[in-house]
Amino acid sequence: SETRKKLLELFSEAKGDFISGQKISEILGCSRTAVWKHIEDLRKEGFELEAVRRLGYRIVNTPDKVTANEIQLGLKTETLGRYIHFEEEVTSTQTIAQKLAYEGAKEGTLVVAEQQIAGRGRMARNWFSPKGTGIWMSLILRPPIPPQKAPHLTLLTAVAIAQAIQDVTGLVPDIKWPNDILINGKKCVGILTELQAEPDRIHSVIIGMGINVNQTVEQFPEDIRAIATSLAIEKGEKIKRAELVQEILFKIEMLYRQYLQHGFRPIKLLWEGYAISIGKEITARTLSGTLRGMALGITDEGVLMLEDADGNIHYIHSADIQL
Ligand code: BTX
Repeated sequence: SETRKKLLELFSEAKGDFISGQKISEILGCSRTAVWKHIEDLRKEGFELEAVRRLGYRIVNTPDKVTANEIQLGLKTETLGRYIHFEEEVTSTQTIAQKLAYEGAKEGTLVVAEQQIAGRGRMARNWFSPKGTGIWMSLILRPPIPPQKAPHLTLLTAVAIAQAIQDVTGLVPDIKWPNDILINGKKCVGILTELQAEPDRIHSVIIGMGINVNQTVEQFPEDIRAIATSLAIEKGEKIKRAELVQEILFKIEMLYRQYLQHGFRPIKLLWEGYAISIGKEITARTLSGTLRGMALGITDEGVLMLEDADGNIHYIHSADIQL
């Protein structure tokens, strides 16, 4: 509710200091009893609040949840994540975001879940999304660009997530074209971009992000254990998911603004800084066959350029890459 949002903003501004019950009730425009009820609700969600006579309330600890409250407490963005649709368990956050987008949801709307039972990867593959350990979310954007430029947003998102991971954990991620983020060679993040568009106009872009945060090795199914990793495995300690979500949204917002003003060039430079597949011999498995050659780079459209042994240059729009 609005009151709840305001209350969390107050605590966020207080940065861990006490706020008196009197002040809270004045600002929220409700009774002291109502304030107390809101505080109790926050406690039920796992927030640790200290109440001291004469001083008031302060937040001691926030739970490792990714509810709207958790994400919005301390969020630095202007538009992204200002409306959050949270559910404990969903089939796929993509499906919900698509429906919301179709119904006219605003740019920046975010769908988040603690668990997906049918998380999707590209080309109808599965995305393993167990409860409470990862970030499974879909962001709705409405960029004023033609549909063929949509791949830019996948690359932009990869840069934003890589930057956020680096800032929050100190780990240094690599990006494997087009959409994998790897840490020490293992897949930690997947990005799935889907469109609602006409031939010349995008209605909405749904950017699905799956980030393995706090899983242990044993918590990965055997078939992906050798290729997948989580931030906690690589870092050796648990990470607060909500904090990472906040940082990701902030980074996407900054890059997105930059992109709308200056085009793809600045994003491309940043992307190249993280890319591991460029300048190397790679194998690209596409729907129409397998190609081997040297990855030369990406075009201004975000298309991968590959030079085969005969010196022919291939332009690859979608593929799985092996180094
Ligand atoms: P992708 O097709 O590049 O990767 C899928 C492949 O990655 C799988 O076939 C499997 O081998 C491997 N894999 C599956 N789950 C995991 C995992 N948790 N960690 C590492 N590797 C895994 C990548 O597709 C795009 C994934 C997007 C997921 C987000 S989550 C929120 C949103 N909702 C939704 O249903 N999908 C997106």
